[in-house]
Amino acid sequence: MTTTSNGGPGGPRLSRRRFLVGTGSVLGAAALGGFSAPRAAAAGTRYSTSISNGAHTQALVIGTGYGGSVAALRLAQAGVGVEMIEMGMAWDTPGSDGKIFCDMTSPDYRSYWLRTQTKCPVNHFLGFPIDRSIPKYTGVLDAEDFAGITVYQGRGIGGGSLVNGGMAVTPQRENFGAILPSVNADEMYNVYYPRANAGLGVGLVDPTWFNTTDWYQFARVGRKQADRSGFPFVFVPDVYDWDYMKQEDTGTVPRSALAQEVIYGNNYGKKSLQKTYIRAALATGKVNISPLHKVTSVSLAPNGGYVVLMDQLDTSGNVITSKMVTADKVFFAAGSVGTSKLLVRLRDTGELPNLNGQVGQNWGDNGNIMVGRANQIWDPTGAKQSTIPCGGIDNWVAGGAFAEVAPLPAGLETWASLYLSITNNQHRAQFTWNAGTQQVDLSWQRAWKQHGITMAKSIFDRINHTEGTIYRTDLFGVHKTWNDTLTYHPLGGAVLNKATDNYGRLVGYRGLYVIDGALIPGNTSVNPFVTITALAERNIENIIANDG
Ligand code: FAE
Repeated sequence: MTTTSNGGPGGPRLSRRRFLVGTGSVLGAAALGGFSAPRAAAAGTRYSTSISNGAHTQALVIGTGYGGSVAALRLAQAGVGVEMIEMGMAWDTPGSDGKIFCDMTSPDYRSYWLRTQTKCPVNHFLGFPIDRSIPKYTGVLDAEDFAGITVYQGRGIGGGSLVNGGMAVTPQRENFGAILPSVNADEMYNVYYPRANAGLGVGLVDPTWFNTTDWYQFARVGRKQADRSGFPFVFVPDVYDWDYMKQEDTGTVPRSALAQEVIYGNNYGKKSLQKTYIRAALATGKVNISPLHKVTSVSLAPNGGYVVLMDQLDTSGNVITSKMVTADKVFFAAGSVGTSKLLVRLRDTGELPNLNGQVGQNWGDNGNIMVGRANQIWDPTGAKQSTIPCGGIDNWVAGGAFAEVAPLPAGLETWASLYLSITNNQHRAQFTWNAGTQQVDLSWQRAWKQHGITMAKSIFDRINHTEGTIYRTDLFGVHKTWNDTLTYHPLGGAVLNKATDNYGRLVGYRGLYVIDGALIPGNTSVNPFVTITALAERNIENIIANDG
């Protein structure tokens, strides 16, 4: 059985039978904590296997993002055999340009999941649309449309870690009670957040370099303006290898963050999960990963355990073959949307009828709102911009908003400051099964974003007043100020202690678990993946200790 590489339409097609771990190093739990980033692209590491029809596994993990990777590593270290099933590609093979991923300014077939046109988050410039046609392909970024909101998600081995900005933020301790009320905060802050930060390889930009490099002029403008309006500007940790970025600056290594690479993947410096948890999981020898395999069903097996059905896809999204495997335990780690969609359908079509009514509830957008400001002519933000954000404006307590000072790496001077705000928007939507369309719907309403806009304005109205500046109205349409139709941070849908017990065991079934962002009820007050990782570390420890 073979899978297809990301050589692209007409590109190389590789046959892979077993994964090969490039470095051969075996990272245990302790070694993972002392992780240091590889300086090269993921190329050279071959991940993929292709699970056999009829196979049996002790643990099957659906999805290879943060929750799935933590589960796979810790289960494998406990001696459990794990099969990871991933609908996206392996992203371990360069295309004909020698790169695994394309950059933001020239999105190609690798950019979007099964779209024929790009759907850029900043989709206009000077009022002109910038989306373009692309070949339909199993690209790395999914812009999944629901009524009222587009949910951006990573597709491939590594999930969201392939496409995100790497901002690795531990929430303020005082906000934690509102994020996960049933979880012991002392344990999280003493044990699991530190473990997650170590495992992910989180670090901070060198402030001296930040203060002088052209690549962060945009962020220094953001800091200056926050200061002048009386808002705290905070440096935000990231999983990018900051030493590598300095070398990018001096031209001694291939550029990645400094070459407009981020939301369609990053070829070199970012420590995606492929370089951290997944590498360590594969090095145990107990984990296989099958890319381009999409789980479609989970049901009780007659003699115990579960039957899992899946479709193997080609790079156009067609089903090559369908497979049936069995597993003693199944971990749903398909991301907030993927896990919620699967569980709602399985409950409401009668495959897992004992799932409770909380499944599908409490979904939120982490209050995401995007906006641009037009700076004065004497405040250029720079033609050179690193794609990796490293700072934010914190007005959470007073105004309900934390604004990431985001890059706009257009390659030319724009005088624009771009922000992705996380706001304390309390609206929560619900996933429901639509028997007519045979799809899962989401009840999100676009008007709900107005609450987020109001909170974001608590920061930007004041900055505009202080600076004598205005909002940009040309970045998200014509005369459109706010991008109020997207989220990068889907959270909830199978919430901890409601749809599951307090450690992610699904109510109604033994041996079924949720271990991803679906557990978190809609908001983390900051960027979410450190919390998703830390919660997964906490839950899997309890599951391994108690569930045999
Ligand atoms: P996730 O990472 O989404 O992994 C789920 C995996 O399951 C994916 O690989 C899917 O392809 C796969 N999957 C789904 N359905 C199936 C199925 N049926 N069968 C097999 N596989 C399936 O889940 N967060 C931060 O903290 N900091 C940031 O700077 C940041 N920037 C972001 C920028 C962008 C553009 C985006 C899209 C997200 C960003 N995020 C950021 C959010 C972050 O990546 C996200 O919260 C996590 O990736 C969610 O982790 P999960 O483990 O829940």
